[in-house]
Amino acid sequence: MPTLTDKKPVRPTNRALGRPAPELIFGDLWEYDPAPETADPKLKPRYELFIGGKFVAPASGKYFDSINPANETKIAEMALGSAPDVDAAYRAAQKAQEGVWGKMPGKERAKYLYRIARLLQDRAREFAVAETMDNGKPIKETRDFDVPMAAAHFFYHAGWADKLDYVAPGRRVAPLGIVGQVIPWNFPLLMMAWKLAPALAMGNCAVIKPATNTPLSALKLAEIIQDAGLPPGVVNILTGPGSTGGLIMAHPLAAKIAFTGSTEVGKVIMRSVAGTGKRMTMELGGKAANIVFDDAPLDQAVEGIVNGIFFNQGQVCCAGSRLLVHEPVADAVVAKLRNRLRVLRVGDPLDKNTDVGAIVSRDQLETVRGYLDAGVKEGAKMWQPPCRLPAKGFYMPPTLFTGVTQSHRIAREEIFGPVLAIITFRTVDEAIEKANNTEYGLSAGVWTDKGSRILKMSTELKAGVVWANTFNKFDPASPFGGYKESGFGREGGRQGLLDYCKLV
Ligand code: TAP
Repeated sequence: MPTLTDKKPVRPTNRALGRPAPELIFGDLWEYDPAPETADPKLKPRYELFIGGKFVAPASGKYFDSINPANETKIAEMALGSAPDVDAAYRAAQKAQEGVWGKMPGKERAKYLYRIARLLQDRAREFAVAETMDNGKPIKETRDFDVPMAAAHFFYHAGWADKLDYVAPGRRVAPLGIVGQVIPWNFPLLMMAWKLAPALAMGNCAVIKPATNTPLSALKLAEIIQDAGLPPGVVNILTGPGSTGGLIMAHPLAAKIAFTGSTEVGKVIMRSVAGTGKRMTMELGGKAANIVFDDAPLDQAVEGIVNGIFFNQGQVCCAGSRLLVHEPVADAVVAKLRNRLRVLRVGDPLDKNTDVGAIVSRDQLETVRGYLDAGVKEGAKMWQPPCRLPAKGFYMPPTLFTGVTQSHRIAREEIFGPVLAIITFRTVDEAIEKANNTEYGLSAGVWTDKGSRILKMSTELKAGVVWANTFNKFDPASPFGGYKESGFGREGGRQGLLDYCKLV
């Protein structure tokens, strides 16, 4: 199949860039191999707030440092947004919402979303390097997952923008207005895409804040938004601490708020928003069970277990952090896992052979270490492969715990690190009972040869996503979200769009 690079399209010149703009071609979108672009992350020493289509200095005049967790060096200075900036962002969004975006036909809005997606693809290598530097995740993940998936979300939602009559057949859909959004540090660019693409496709404007640990790709996305010619004020990006996020959630001009982050902060926000009439969606924590039956293809399952918990150093809300393994194969699975972990490469995230990169921050590393101590203290048995960690940076070897009971903290609490708690079971019912014995309900995995067992498990597991004989598979068309303390609302697919519109 030819790739877009083979087609050599004639592209118009984008004045802002002084170089060819991305063409708006449909097809091959997911597979598009970006032009061999320089891997220079093109960093600026200082990044301002993005309000009303412009980069502006923060009212406070204050900045904070963004640190590379792989080597503890400063990447850049980031503006510290405060109340006057939040208000300015909402005013800019209001002007855009009432003046242009809310009235624009869907097919016109779609063009901007396509343009953002294509510009992101054009700068994919640069974004992958920048994201890896800011977050510490391996370059092979940012290159092959984060950046292409972010582009895919803009493409997917661009496709919906002129077909909104099909979002809720028989009803007319209308934008909600301005949405206030706050995202975490584990998938910084991808979460920007998850939040912005559906909001914009439905005709809403946005005020959004990335996490303090990882603001870089959000501001680089602001450059793309500017280059795409999006009307000023449609997207406003504010960097700053949690309190800035609180101001975004509390602002009276927000018609809806969307939050991804910890259950703890989610609850604070829910309390603050209760009674205001704002729409709300919450994507919160998780403690997924990855369940391996004795009839599963064990080598394949071991790869799925490794991917489930060590992808992004386990800093994944849907990580398979509890391995439930059928007793007859438990010893074999643990032995295979140990062998597999011995060959995982831990180290410099910019090395394309690295499997496990750096933990996002010193604080997070300390949190994860605290869980290792708790696991050992409560009587579980810890195992780590021998590995030499870099002298500087925040690193943690992949870690297994056996002899884990359901009451152990490492089996109950979200660790958000490369730590797997292994628990055994004897019967299907016991597996279901143990998997559901958690306050969370975001995801689960089932490994078995039997289709009937997959159906039973996926019906009875209380989780928003159940993967069968695979793990951590995502698609913009597939809704994602949780039950119980994992939150409510869905992102992706038609269901995700329903959370960004009103039915009239
Ligand atoms: P949080 O500490 O909850 O932070 C998330 C975001 O909220 C950050 O931008 C943070 O800003 C901001 N924030 C902090 N306090 C706030 C407040 N009072 N009001 C408004 N915003 C506030 O989570 P995290 O440590 O960044 O991320 C890890 C957590 O996110 C995990 O529990 C994980 O499961 C969850 N997560 C869930 C999902 C889904 S889809 N369910 C996806 C990714 C992550 P600062 O960075 O400045 O503190």
